[in-house]
Amino acid sequence: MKLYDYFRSSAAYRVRIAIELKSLDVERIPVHLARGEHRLPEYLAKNPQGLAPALELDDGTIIIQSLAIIDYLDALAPRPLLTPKDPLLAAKARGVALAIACDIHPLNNRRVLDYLREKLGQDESGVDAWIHHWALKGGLEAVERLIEPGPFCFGAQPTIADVCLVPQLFAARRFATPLDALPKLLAVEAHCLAQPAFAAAEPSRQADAE
Ligand SMILES: N[C@@H](CCC(=O)N[C@@H](CS)C(=O)NCC(=O)O)C(=O)O
Repeated sequence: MKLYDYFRSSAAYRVRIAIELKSLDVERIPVHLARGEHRLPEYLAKNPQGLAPALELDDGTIIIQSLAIIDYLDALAPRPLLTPKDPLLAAKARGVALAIACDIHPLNNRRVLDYLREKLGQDESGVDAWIHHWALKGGLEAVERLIEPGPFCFGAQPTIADVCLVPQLFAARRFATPLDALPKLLAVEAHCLAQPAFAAAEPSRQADAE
C-alpha cells in the first residue's frame, strides 16, 4: 500500500498514527501541498478532490478521506481497533472524531484560508482571527467537555478520537491558537505523544519534513 501524504497535513497525520499503531508496512509518497502538487493532473487522477491523504492499494485502488482510510485499516488490521466494539464507546469516540474532522478541521484548511486571503481580501490578522474563532468556539472547547480521559480520550486504549485530536492540536499550535483553557485535551495529547506510535507519526519525524 502507498499513502499519499504531506508531513504537515493533519488529515494525513491521522492516517499515519493509525498505520503506526497497527504496525503496517505502507510506503509514503509526499504530495507537497504548499507547492500545489495536490492540484497537478497526476494527483487529481488519483484523488479528484485534490486533498491529502489518499491510500493506494496494491491493485491500484484508491481510498480517499482519512476516516474512511482508517476504517479500512481497522477492518484489515484490527489490532488495535480504533473504533471500539462497544457500541456506546464507539459512538462517543466517533462523535469526537467527527466533531474534529467535519466541524473544526475544514474551516482551517489551506484552500479556505487561501480564499479568505485572495478572494475576500483578509490580511493575516483577519485570517488568524478566523482560525482561532473556529478552532475554539464550539470546536476544541466543546471537545474538552466531551472527552472522558482515562488517560486516552475515552479510556485506557487509543481510539479514533485520539487519532483525530493529536493532529488537530498540532494544527492549532501551528496557527498560534491559545490552548490554555483546554487542560484535559493537553493531558491526553501529552499521554498520546509519549507512545512510540503517535511519536513516529509526528510531522517533524517525517522524511518530507521541512
Ligand atoms: N476530510 C478530508 C480532509 C482532507 C484535507 O482537507 N486535507 C488537507 C490537508 S490537511 C488538504 O489536502 N488541503 C489542501 C487544500 O486545502 O488545498 C480527510 O479527512 O481526508
